[in-house]
Amino acid sequence: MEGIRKGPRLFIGVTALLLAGGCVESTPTGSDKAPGVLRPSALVVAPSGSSLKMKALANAVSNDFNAVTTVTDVESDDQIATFAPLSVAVQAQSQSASGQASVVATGSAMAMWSDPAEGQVQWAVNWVIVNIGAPGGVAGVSAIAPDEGWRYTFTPDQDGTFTLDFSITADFTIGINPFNFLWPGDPCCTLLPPNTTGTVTRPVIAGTEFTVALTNNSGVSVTVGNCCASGPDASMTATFNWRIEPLVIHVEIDIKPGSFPNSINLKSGGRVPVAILSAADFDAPAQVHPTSLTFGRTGDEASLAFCTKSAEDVNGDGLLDLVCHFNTQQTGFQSGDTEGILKGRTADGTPIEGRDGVRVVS
Ligand SMILES: [Ca+2]
Repeated sequence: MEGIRKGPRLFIGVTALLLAGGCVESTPTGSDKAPGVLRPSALVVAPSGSSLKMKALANAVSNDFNAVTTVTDVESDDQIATFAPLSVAVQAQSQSASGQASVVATGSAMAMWSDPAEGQVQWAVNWVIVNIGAPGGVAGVSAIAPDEGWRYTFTPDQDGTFTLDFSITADFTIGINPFNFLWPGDPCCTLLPPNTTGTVTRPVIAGTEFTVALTNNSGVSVTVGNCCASGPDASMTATFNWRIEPLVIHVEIDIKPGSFPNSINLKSGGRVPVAILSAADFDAPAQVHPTSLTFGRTGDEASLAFCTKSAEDVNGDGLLDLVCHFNTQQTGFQSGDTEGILKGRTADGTPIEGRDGVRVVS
């Protein structure tokens, strides 16, 4: 299945040059849009390898400092271009010879793929620290070494973006370190701290091999007397969702098909119709995910009222187009705006964007 992105490969029209300058004439019926030219839009990723590796280390030291026990456990899972889930689980346990201190470090991780362009990494580590006896003992160190974690090497067939959404929680912060996000050409490293969520994006280039990696090196250490007779326990969990997408695809839209200029009256409580035009290899009614559509001043406005059930050919090119209606009061337009922006996604998740001229009056 490698190299195959789910869903159909699709081609899409781009805005005709004529429209970029806004030099269009009014047409009494139909659309003021010419048929677009075509370019490929689906991004296909060729994977070449991935790995997941964890190491647990436990080191319990009692207050006599002459009884040290160190245990390590390393597990790795590698594959080359076969994207079954990766998983590792490690545990290290140590008790000082005097019995005054003990630590158990446990870690597990999984890497899963929806396809070579999308997947998820889950990461969980836990420390149980027990100090028994008199103050002065030191309990527990455990670590995930910096060169270990998740790695993925892939080559996209066109320019696009790599996006990583992360969510990291930890219940104890001393010794729990940020994840490192490693990307070719970045100075090492982009830090993803505990108890944060966020997004990292990087551009990908057609025909270029990229390796992305997530690593973490965390450990906890507690001194009895400074803390407590038992515990504290500590844990960290993290979820990473990533995807590789083409750059935003420019679809051709026609605001208020059949009229020009495309006047929008802010005093109107009505709706603005917007047509998403089909092209020879782009079937707008079939491929656009209607409820993903947003439209207005920035294109992010949740103004969708509905899309008409029956498609119509608004520009007379013989291809059925998708016509949707947006609530004027939710479009965020301001008097004097000259452009309306529509954003959304195709049914297979590819971002789309279209722009057309408007004349906004209040
Ligand atoms: Ca049409």
